Amino acid sequence: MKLNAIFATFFVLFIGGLFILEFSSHIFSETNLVSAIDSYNSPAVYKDYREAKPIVFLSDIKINETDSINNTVLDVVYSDLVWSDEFDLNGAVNAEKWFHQTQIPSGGSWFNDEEQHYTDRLENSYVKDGFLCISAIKELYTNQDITKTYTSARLNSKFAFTYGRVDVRAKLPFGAGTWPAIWTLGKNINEDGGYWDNEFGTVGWPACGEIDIMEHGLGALNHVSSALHSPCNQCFGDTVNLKAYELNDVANEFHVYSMNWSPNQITFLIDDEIFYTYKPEIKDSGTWPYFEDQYLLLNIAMGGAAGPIDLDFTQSSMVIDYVRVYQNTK
Ligand SMILES: [Ca+2]
Repeated sequence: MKLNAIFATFFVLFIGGLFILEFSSHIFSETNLVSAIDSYNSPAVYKDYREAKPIVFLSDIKINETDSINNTVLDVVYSDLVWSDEFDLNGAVNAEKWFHQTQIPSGGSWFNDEEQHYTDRLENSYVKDGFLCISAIKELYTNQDITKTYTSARLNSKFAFTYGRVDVRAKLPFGAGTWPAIWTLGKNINEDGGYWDNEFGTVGWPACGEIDIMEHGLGALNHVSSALHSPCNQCFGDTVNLKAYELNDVANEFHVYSMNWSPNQITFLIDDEIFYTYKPEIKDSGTWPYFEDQYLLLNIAMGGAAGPIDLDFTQSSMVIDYVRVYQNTK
């Protein structure tokens, strides 16, 4: 229903000798004034003149979803925990929350000339004493008729969301050539073997959008970065939307890596300090596929864009204390 006029305050309106009120899904009869007593953040009264008899109804504009998406608050504060894993149960990764992506993409290699197999074995991902460990291991391993020299794990969250804040407290693996990442992909990505592919895989990468909350291994030691991949000119291949940040001893010290995804911008934070904001002037399919569901990925890739792997590498883990996703549900 289109709204033609807004009246500032609601009491009782008298139109053409009849009370005509509507509230939420309740249509109030012309002769029976029905109580609309409730809690309102921002009560507003609307009048729709298209009806033969104008209808007046009361609304709470703050709970209107369209208003929240078009709001002018750039950096929305999200405060309701909607999905998380604290990694409190020892043993295998919680299969209700995480999917092991192990199928090698067509061609027999993971992307970027990476050298690892991803497995669902306990050796490569497990929970112990409150922490998730994703472990990269140097070992000969054969799967899908292909033998590789390194194994690791790549988890997809079985939860996808649009807008919200993600906090991940983690420390990163040791060793040149390790490439740990905390990131998201659009659940509409057509990627065989991905958790969401069968149901939602309709577009290629990077049309699906990718948000890299944290990557390490693409620069110097302790040089972590955040980046966005979308189809805009030079947004992939020659990645332009990224920023790096220097930390101390990322393999031994925990940091909280976060992103705050608002309808009009995405901020990236480390230990609650914003260090990068992505806010393209023009938001279109090239720059802003970030208006529909993304899911989380946690993995360690080996080699490829992360460069040569240390010949002495044997095994190292990304250790994650928690993954928390906040939205506003009220
Ligand atoms: Ca924990």
